[in-house]
Amino acid sequence: MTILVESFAGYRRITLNRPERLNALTVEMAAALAAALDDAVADKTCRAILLTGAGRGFCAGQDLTEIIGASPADLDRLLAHYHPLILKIRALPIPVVCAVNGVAAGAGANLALACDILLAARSASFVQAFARIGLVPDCGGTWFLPRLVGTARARALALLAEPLSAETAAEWGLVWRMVEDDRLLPEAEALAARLASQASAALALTKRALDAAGDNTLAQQLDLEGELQRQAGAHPDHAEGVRAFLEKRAPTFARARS
Ligand code: T3D
Repeated sequence: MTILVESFAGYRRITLNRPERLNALTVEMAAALAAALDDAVADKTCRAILLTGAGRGFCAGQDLTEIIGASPADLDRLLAHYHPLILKIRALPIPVVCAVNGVAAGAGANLALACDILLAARSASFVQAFARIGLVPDCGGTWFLPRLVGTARARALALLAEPLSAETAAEWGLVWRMVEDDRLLPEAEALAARLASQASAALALTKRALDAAGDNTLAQQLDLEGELQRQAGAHPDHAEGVRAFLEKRAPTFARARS
């Protein structure tokens, strides 16, 4: 199986599983990943996702053995699988933690960047490998990179296709944190479990606000925040959060998403 799915209390772990090829992406794998995400969202008790890779790599991008001699129409067909996957991840109503366990190259790097919170193992690296094989960064690379690290760094990363170490990725704000290799999964699992214990409806609305911010004026964003805040405020989790604070206890938020 190219994708492994495991269920834990409140979250699912999805593992890219072609370790002999550093989890390079195939169309079959992209479809399996999309289906695993759909299944996770359909389960209302699933309140976070943890995405990682099997073996020593996170994902080496497109499996190049699949695209030898590919025509422009073939490449179009490939992206017709990958690009909706990126949009699907961004639109998920639950947070996605990405545990980058090794090299993340090409579409694999940008798959990671689409996630909400990235933890990178010290031995991980990020490489926009496209230029090396005469391609353009896809899967959102040209959108995510300048927003995350600024245009100077984004341009150099995309044009030079040099690997970026996890340590520098953390310094530059490409990832939330770098952790030692043996701490990656425990820390990522703790993060997923923590997100799963939070107020799910508010997290979903927060994701919507953050995603809209890049295109909105400040006035539009304030309007959106007001609208989303009305929705969050009407949810029982809000009343529980306030009660718990005043009663000096930990809140107990809804265990199933509405
Ligand atoms: O529609 C479209 O436009 C197409 C979509 C394109 C999106 C993309 O993702 S384009 C970019 C594709 N990815 C790459 O170009 C990266 C290719 N891989 C590498 O540059 C290196 O493997 C890495 C830097 C990722 C890691 O290097 P290293 O030295 O740690 O590992 P390695 O020895 O190169 O790889 C280990 C094995 O995995 C090896 O197989 P072997 O020799 O043991 O049988 C290698 O061939 C295989 N592998 C690695 N990446 C890919 C791959 N096989 C197929 N496709 C890969 N992308």
